[in-house]
Amino acid sequence: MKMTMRWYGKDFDSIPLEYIKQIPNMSGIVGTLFDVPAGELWSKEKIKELKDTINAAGLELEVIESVNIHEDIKLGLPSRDKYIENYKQTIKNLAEFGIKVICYNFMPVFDWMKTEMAYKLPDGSTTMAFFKAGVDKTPEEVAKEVLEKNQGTILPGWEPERLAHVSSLIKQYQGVSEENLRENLKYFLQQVIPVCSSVDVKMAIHPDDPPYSIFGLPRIVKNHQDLDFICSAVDSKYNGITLCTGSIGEDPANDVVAIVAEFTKRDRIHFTHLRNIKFVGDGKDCYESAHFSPCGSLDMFKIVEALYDNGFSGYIRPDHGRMIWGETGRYGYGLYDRALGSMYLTGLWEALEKRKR
Ligand SMILES: [Mn+2]
Repeated sequence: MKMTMRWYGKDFDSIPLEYIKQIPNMSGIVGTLFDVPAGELWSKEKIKELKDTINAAGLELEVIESVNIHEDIKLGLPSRDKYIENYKQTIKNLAEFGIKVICYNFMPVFDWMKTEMAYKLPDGSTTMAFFKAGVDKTPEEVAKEVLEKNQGTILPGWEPERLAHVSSLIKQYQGVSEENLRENLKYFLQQVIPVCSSVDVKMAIHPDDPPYSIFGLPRIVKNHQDLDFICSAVDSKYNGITLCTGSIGEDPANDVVAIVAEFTKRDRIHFTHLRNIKFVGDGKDCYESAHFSPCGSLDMFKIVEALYDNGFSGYIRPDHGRMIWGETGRYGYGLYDRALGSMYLTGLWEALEKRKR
């Protein structure tokens, strides 16, 4: 297991790499080229610059999150082939600089969805939360709210300057069924996995967040059955999963521990996002809690144990954290609570290693 932390790059992240390096057991950065639009080629120059910056702080760069998928690939448009060619070349370029795992997702339009970015907890910390009532509406209703402003909070991704773009993208997905989206993912994987295999880079798909349809958009990475379909679509260990406990766990019907155990055993989980969530209300509303099991609804010990017992040898990152100790910055990506989370997870891992050796 290697412990990592996500970092957005020197122009987009205010946390110094030196601070991240000071966290015990921190081996590397999960990096990205935040300013390269989906579909464009990642140049060797930019990758080298990122790697050099991270290595200079004594940290490794072996995981990328994300190389985003152009919407035309998800929509299955004829123009997808040129974007897939760029993706293949990006994989080769990343391989040259020692990248081992690429995290990506196949969610239409929105990468993730929260309805509260700074939900206040009783201890004064703030965290991201998802309240289903916030998205239980049609795209037209949301668009209307954005236009009228001040009618509640504006959902992430629905900012006024993006409204026209988002609305037209959602329209493009009308008539795209889950089955269509699945076929488009399979087409993509059939093209890129042979390249991954030839350069030893593993693809790792991130589950949908939340793991069910919102705004009528199709979702295909929601549960055990979906993960099984994806793994079978191209039967190669290079076609793997980023197991995000906070995403897959948002559907109470998903047995997170069993999913972690099975897909680790099948050597398909190459990267994990470990975070806890706390269900409130009817079971579909939740907030992102501290990592410690009693703070949330997921048993983090059992999840880490399922990884350990089934021979997990990939990368872990503490995923999101709350905002604590007065820290401000990118929602979910403060230093302090993620550092606490990574130390807690490291402690669980050490206990398992020493107890079971
Ligand atoms: Mn995640």
